[in-house]
Amino acid sequence: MENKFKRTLITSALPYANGPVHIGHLAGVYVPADIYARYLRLKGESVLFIGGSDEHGVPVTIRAKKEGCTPQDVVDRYHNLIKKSFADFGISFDVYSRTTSAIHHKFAADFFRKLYDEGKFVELESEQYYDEAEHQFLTDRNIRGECPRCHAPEAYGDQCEKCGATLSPDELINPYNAATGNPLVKRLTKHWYLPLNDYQPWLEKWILEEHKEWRPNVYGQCKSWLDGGLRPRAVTRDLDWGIPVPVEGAEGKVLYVWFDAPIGYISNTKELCDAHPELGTWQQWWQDPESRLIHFIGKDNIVFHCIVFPSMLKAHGDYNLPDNVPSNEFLNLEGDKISTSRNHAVWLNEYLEELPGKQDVLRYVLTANAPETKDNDFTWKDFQARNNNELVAVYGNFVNRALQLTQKYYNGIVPECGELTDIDKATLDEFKDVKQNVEKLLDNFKFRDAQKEAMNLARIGNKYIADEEPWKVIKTDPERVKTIIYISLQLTANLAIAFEPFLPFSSKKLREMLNMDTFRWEDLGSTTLLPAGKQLAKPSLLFEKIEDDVIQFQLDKLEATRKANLAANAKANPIKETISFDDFQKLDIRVGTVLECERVPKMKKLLKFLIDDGLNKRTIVSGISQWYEPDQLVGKQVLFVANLTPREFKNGLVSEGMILSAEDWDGTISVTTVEHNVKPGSQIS
Ligand code: B3M
Ligand code: ZN
Repeated sequence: MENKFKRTLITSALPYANGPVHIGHLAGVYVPADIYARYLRLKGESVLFIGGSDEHGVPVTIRAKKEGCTPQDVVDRYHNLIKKSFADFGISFDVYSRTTSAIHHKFAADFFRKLYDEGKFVELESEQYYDEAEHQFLTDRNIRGECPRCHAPEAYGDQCEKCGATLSPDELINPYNAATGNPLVKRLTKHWYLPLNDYQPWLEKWILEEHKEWRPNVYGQCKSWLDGGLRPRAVTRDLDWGIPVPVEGAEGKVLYVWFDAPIGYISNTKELCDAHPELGTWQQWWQDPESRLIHFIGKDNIVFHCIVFPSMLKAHGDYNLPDNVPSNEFLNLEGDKISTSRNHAVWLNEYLEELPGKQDVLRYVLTANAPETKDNDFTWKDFQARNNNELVAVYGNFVNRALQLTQKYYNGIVPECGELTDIDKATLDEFKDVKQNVEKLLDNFKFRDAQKEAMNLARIGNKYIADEEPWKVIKTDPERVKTIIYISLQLTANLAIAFEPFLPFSSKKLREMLNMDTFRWEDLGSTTLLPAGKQLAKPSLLFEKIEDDVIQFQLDKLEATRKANLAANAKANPIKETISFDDFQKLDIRVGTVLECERVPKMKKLLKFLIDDGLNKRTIVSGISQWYEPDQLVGKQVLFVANLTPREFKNGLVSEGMILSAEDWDGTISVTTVEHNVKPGSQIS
């Protein structure tokens, strides 16, 4: 299909630089975007493929806090790791930059400032959750609490990961600061909002009427957002990590990460074009109506790319809007949701260490199972089967036979083609439609079917050579074999072109074996790609069989993670076995007053208490020195088990009981006390 645009700008979601990337990222966004970019380049079209890391946002700050380093340390580490993973998998970005770059900071701040100066924002004061102990307003992601829907205890202020509900912090039951566990209060703060409601009529027309061709999942999500009615959205946050709001009186505020990140597509284009003027100007790519903009994203990003960012661009003016937003659903792993926190994932860096050189196998399998219309599943057994039964047995086998026979019979020189039989003609005819078929599918972002079509080509070749049996015919009719091999080689050259967008590493290898000098999409379907007399290079296998033990290793690894997760969960949360009232009464829990408290020499974790238990003074040793200074507890009334068998420590110290304390979700220890003072020795019942 002829594309009516002069240029195509392809963007792929900027991954958060707070962790490595996994197969879900690759399947959902980067492989399809790369297939599309490679396809258009191969057609000779003008394309830029823009990527980069999203380095702002709350998750980065949470990670930094957890690891005791700066947010910049976190993003430096992961930006480089992610960038390398993408390069390793052949994701052919023209630029892969980052939102902490100076160019981006300035660009995003200027963008905000223009909208601000033109009165495009609404300024609103609102009550936000505030942690008084930390003197800090909290963003949605930093707030946790009980989910109002499923009552999971640790839902986020924007979403419950357990039941998937979209939430606002106000809906959480007993909200607390995710980082410190502190309870929160409401305080007034000022923010700038993009009044999306003003853009609603325009968006309705633009999406619902003018972009009916968008994928049903994308169109459907937009429609449901629009049907629900849009509200103003805050584009600033109270946070100290991000792009400072370039307005007086906005100290301590930064641009909301979802405001600056999509602008990263533009600033990264600018960075690229400034360094390579031969590519044109960034304005040509973003503002010339003859340029087309395509966003590749995952389904959780749809609203930002179809509603929020277009409204920002519209508010700014001068910009092109996305022509299409081919968003995928999610990829699961072995029937279970991919989860970073549970480590239920296949990380790209680990994959390459364990399966070196097998980038194309993963690309192939992820495209074959692409979650284009619904969530899909990646399983290692399927991975093995697709490698062994399709890549090796069909594509690889055909190519290998054609090339090996050329070596054997003709010293690697393409033979002359004789007269064609009906079967030859029929086979070549089947190839003629392939270009059109694959193109139509790729133009419609149907990567999965497009790859299937390319594989069908290999199947046709495989069947042809198997049916014609040149290794037998050579004994009876050697002239005929020349034609069979000639045709097989033309098919092989076609495969190198057809598979290039999908399997670039194998395609390159194949092209090298074929000494192919021309290499254009428009040649697809041609039956004269390799002229008779051409010398080919020495062949080697395109794909190798994957044995069971390799797959078992991966399955064992996931199983070990699953078990570890189960164990950790069970350890964290179990309700103990039911006991009788009599059993409960055996426990003698009392209130004691702390008379003295001191550290124990050479035993770092321990605090030694002298407790007034109402009758006597007793010594109790407790491993809580990490959480309390000794004199903090003196005078406090604590709960302790009074009838526990005394326990002797190595140094002869004897503990006569146990002080009860609560362990918080983050492991923090808090000693239990009574609400108001009681007589020492009072019993708990
Ligand atoms: N970093 C969210 C994500 O990785 C976000 C995408 C930004 S695209 C401008 O899912
Ligand atoms: Zn929930």
